[in-house]
Parts: sequence; structure tokens; C-alpha cells
Amino acid sequence: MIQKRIDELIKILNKASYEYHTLDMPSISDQEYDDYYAELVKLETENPSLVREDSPTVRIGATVIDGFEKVTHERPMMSLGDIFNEEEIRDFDNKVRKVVANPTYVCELKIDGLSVSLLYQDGKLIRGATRGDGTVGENITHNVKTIKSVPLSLPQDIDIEVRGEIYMPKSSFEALNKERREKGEKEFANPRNAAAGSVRQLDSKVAASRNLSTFLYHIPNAIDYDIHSQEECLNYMKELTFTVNPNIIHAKNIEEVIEYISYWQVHRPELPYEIDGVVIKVDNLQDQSRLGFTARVPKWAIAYKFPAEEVLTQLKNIEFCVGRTGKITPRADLTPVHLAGSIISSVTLHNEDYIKEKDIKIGDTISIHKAGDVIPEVVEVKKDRRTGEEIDFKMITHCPICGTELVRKESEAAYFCLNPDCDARKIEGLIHFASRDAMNLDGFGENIIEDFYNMKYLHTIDDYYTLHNHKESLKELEGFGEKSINNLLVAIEKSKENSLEKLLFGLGIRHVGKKNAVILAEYYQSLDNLMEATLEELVDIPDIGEIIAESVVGYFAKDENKRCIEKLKEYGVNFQYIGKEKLETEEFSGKTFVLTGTLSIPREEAKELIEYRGGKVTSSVTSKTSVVVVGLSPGSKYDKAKELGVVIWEEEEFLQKVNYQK
Ligand code: 0OX
Repeated sequence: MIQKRIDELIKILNKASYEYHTLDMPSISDQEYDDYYAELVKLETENPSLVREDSPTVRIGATVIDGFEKVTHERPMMSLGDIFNEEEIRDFDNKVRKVVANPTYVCELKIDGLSVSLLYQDGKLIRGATRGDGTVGENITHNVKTIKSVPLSLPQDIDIEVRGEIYMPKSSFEALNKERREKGEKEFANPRNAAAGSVRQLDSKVAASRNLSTFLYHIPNAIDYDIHSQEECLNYMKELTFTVNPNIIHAKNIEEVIEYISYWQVHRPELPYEIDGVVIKVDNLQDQSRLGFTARVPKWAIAYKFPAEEVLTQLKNIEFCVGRTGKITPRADLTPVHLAGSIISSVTLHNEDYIKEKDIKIGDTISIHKAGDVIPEVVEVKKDRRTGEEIDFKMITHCPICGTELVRKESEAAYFCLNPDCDARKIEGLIHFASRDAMNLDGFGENIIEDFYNMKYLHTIDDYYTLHNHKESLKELEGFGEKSINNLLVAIEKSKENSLEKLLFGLGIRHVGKKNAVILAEYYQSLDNLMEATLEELVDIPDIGEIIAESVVGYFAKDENKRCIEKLKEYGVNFQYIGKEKLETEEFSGKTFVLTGTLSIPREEAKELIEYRGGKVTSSVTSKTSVVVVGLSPGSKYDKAKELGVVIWEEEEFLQKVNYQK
């Protein structure tokens, strides 16, 4: 009689728990649940011999173990290979296609938790285990039983192993850290660490209090259950009352996979749990078997990882770069790491003061992030990782290229090589002249310029315009043919028509950046006029201060610069301000834009496309922002835009509006 009532109560409570935690569709009220639960507790307390293993009362976590027992997985728990970009996604598809004619894929969100194996015998949960090294894991049954979305018994009395992820929802993670902060306890770095820390507790009360959850995605021997595809496998797990992630899709081809990834890259912040990528799986199980495994990972599945926004790496060395102005910039050589969509192997350390302030040493582990979404920057040194082997930074005293003693000017943090004949300075000056915002000499990369410099074809900027005289010799160079030389010469010819501000910026006058070059070009209209400008006249121009004015006058006073400009004129380089015709459009004119995330075109180019149409680009999102253009992996600006209700254009939409042809 009592046993019957206990059975009834367990059935009601487990069903209610399933509806609440797995289906998200409760059918009884919390009060009703609590009443049934209280009744069950009372009956079990009075009749301890009648307590069932799958009673929801085990979830309170009353078990304390004295150590983690090792368990050997019957089939190894595989990990996944990682990929990071579209090219690698297509490579994966191509490799699959070599074995499978028309593969279709299942795309799953890659839950950032810890893998778990759940073992059921006669429909009852008998063991929960961590992945461990893939072969041997740890028995965490006592903790797994406290997780409300894990069924303690199944609707069928079967023997089965299912695998998936234990995770901590973002909201529980925030609440847990708040509580720990208030108690003065160390906070968890992320939800994954918090989840892992929770299941590695001997006392299951801790795990019970942590509000962990699960998504299941794998049956290792699915074939034995007459399952033929990953999709069927997921459906079968749903039938067995496991929680399966609701955002999984079946993709007909790799294009649909890429679309799914792009979507979740943007919408990831809206999820109540952390994901770190997307898992792509060949759907058909027979195809999976044909593809097989490498030593470590399946060949039929792969993890596309979202670009990390902050990563750790090791600072291997500090080198010194000499800029065109002679400025010496220390640069850190890093162990290459993936960060926000690209591989980073170096980061600027700006100057000596910066290094001292951040207490950076050679050999340190540092965290880096992308400042303004583009340029990588050091966040901090992980001092707790120091071994004592790190080497103190020491600023150099002489130019690493020409050996001239460096000078630290008053009021400047940087050191300078003041030797005007320093090779490094000259090469940097030539590179600057050819750059996109200057004369835009398409095809002139840093290596070509350095080679031409070393071969003495290119020493000063006017030499670009006599390169055609060396065409025959250049053609002999390794890696060059008639076509590539012609392309370079065409780019040079084309540059002769540039508007004055590009030339002015390209001259590399100190303090005359892109913006000041436009101001001066607009004001003076021609280089000849500007060359005659006096200090007094220049400082009268709004936005032109004394330092800039002095630098301009000083530059044109030098004979070598005058000679160079004369030659440019002789070679037919345009000295007049042409300006840009503007194409004002309603969608852009007078509007303020913010760019965020990784765009497929250079940011500068996107900015120009907007400005050309009469829009303005600013760096932060406010209520005055008209449109936010989002690329891949947008950061906080995207969240802010949504919060303020600012119009959001995905990059594709933006490119369509500006008629951009890739
Ligand atoms: C995840 C996740 C991890 C099983 C077969 C190959 C690897 N973190 O969300 N792993 C797998 O698949 C395993 N799928 C996932 N969705």
C-alpha cells in the first residue's frame, strides 16, 4: 500500500520535474510539487527500506564520498578537432566528400561545459562519469544525481549509455559569484570552471546547490538501437526524456552550416548559457563509420570555435622596431594564438614607460585582447604564472639598425634614432608613401619595398617614379615576371593622379597625419602654396597648432626635401587638391555609424564607403548613433545597440546598401 503511494508520488514528481527542467512546460504548480514532495519525504523517512534509487529526494545531495573512483569507459570518449575559419570549414567538407558523396550535417551549439557519460541499466541511472583522459574518467554519480534535468529513470527499461555536457547557466554563474564575492571567497573565472568545480566535490550537497544543467548529444553505440543518423539519435534521446539542445539543425550542405555558424556568432549573447562554437557532425551513421577516426578525434565531426575575445599567450622576446620618424617601438614576440578571428604573433608594447607600468618581463604569460576590435593589446601580466626564470626588460641605448645612439626627447615617452640615413627609417618612409591612405601603390608590400631598397632601385620616395627605367633588371628577380612588374608600374602611374592630401600624408611630415593632411590640402589647394606658408599663417588655421606648423615649415626648409618634391613634380605627380566628390544618400547622409565585430573588408574601407555617402563613423554606441554595422563576433557595442534600440545592419546588408562587389 505504502510502496504503491511512493511509486505514484515518484511518477508524479519525476514527470513534473521533466516538464519543468527539460520541456520548459510545467503542468503543475510549485505548490502542488512541494506538497507531493513533502508527502514523499514523510513516507520515505517513516519507511527507509522503501526508498527507491530514482526517488527525486536523492537530488538534495545527501551523499558524501571519500574519493573519486576511476571508471574505464567502455568506448573511449573522443574529443573534437578544432577549426577557426570558413576556409577550414570548407576543407572539412571537402575531406568528408572524398569519402561520402552527398553529406548532410547536423549542427549543434558547442556547449561550454564539461563532458559527461551517463550509464543506465534497466532504465535506471547507475553511473555518471567525467571524460577524464577519454579512456579513464571519474565516477561522479552522487553529483550527477542532483542535476534536475538528468532523468533518474527512463520510460523504457533499457541499458544505454548517453553522453553530453554538464553546464552552469549564465544566471546561476552570476549569482554564485556574487555570493562568493560577498563571502570573500575566490570567484570562478567562467561558468565552465564553476560547473567543473561543482561536480568535483565529494559532498553532493554542493553540486545540488549549484543549479547545474545538461544537454545530451551522443549515444556511442547508437547503431545497436536501430538508429541510423545523428538526427534520429537526438530524437531518441528526447523520447527517453533527456534534455537535447533546442537549437540544433539538420543542414543540407556546407552553405547551410556556414549560415548557422554566422547566425550564432552574432546571437550567441542571447543564449542563457555559454557556447564556445558549433559542432558539425556528418548526419548519417554509416557515413560516420566510413569516415572513422584519427588517433584522437573523429573524422566525421569537428568543432568550429568562435574567436576568443581575450586569450593567454607567452611573451617570448621583445624586439625593437624603427619607424620612419626614427621612433623606436618595443614589440613583443608571442607564441602565436587565435584571437577574435586572426592569429596573433606579436603585439606592440608602445614604449619603456608602458612596459614598466605593466611590469612586463620576457617569458611572462600575458593576456591579450583586441582593442577597438582591431589592434591586439596587452591586458595584463599573469604574475601568478611566473617561474622566476623571467628576464627583466631593458631599453636599448642604440638604434638596432644603424647603431646611432638613441635620444629621448623631453616630454616624449619614446626614444628616437635621429640618423636621417638610417636604413630602417628610410624603408619605413618608403612603405608609408606606398600605403593605402597615402599614395596607395597597390602591390608594393613591405618585402618588395625592402628588396628594392637593398638593390638600390628605391632610396627616396621620388625613386618610385623612375622604377620603370629598371624594368628589365626587375624582371630578372626571382618571383617576378613581366605581369607583376607591369602591375606595379601601373599602380605607380595611377598614383600620379591622386589628390594632394594623399601625397601630403605620404611625404611623412611629422605630426601630419591623415586628418591634418586633408585640412592643409583643402586650405592651400596646392603643394606649391603650402610650401610657401609661414609659421604665423599655419597656426591661424583651425586645428593646426604650433607643433604641426613648425614641423611643416621645418620639412619644406630642408634642401633634400625640396629636391625630392621638385623631382616628383618633374615626373608628373599631381600637386593639386581635387577632393572627393560625395555621393550623398538618404540612408547615410548626416547619420552616425558605429562598426563592430570582424568585418570581411578592411575597417578603413568600410569607413570610407560610409563617409563617401555622407555618413560619419564614430567609435562608441550612444543614443545618437543611427546605425551599428555588425561583423562576426561583435562585442559589447552590439549589446549596447540592442539595449538602446539602435538600428542594426549585419555586414552583408551594409555591403548590399553600398553596392560593394567582393
Ligand atoms: C558540445 C559537444 C561536444 C561526441 C561525438 C564526437 C564528439 N560541447 O556541445 N561534443 C560533441 O560530440 C562528441 N557534441 C557536442 N555538441
